[in-house]
Amino acid sequence: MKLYSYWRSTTSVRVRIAMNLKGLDYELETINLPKGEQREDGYAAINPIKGVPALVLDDGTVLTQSMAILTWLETTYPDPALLPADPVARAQVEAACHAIALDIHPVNNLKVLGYLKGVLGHSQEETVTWMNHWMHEGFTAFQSLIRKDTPFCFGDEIGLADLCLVGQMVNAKRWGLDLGPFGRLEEIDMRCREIEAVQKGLPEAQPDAQ
Ligand SMILES: N[C@@H](CCC(=O)N[C@@H](CS)C(=O)NCC(=O)O)C(=O)O
Repeated sequence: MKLYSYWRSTTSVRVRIAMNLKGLDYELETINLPKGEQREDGYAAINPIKGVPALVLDDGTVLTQSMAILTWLETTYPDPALLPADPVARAQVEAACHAIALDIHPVNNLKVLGYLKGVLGHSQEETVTWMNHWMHEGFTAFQSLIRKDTPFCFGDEIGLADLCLVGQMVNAKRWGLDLGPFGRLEEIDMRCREIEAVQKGLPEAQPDAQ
């Protein structure tokens, strides 16, 4: 399989870690987002969303959208499980994932920040305030949605909500979000980072890291 990825992309982080946890071999193809490679014709033909990740299967099938890729991975390679089997428990984990993947990520995506600055004329400082506002809102919801007393978000083992958290925490630290109210999230993030499969998926471990 070939994974199109960018080192700092939080959506790529969650897919890389899932593939590492499941012990899958994959070739990494890097797309330089700040240079705009995601909008070039060749890549846009692979992923019309013009973003990373995209996963090309061995038969050439292309999967896009990180959460859809994660669902496919979970169905195809169920061991180790990243989602609970029970439908209600699964919906609860997915709801927490979506607080990050659907509520924080889209409004803080590179193209949105580019529009805020380049078209609407907002300063870098205003843009960072924007990002931190939505991260604060989303993390507040996320922290309420996860369990209060478990080593990881929903239990004794790392799962999909933890993967979403680790990726988003990279951005939270990068942009100086006040993590004071999010001690539980910091603790879980640190625990995740002790796992080798997580370490291999982090931005700093990627070949395109700068
Ligand atoms: N909803 C998509 C979003 C993909 C996406 O936009 N990823 C970001 C990186 S985290 C990106 O490539 N952004 C490029 C841009 O905004 O131009 C997913 O979850 O895969």
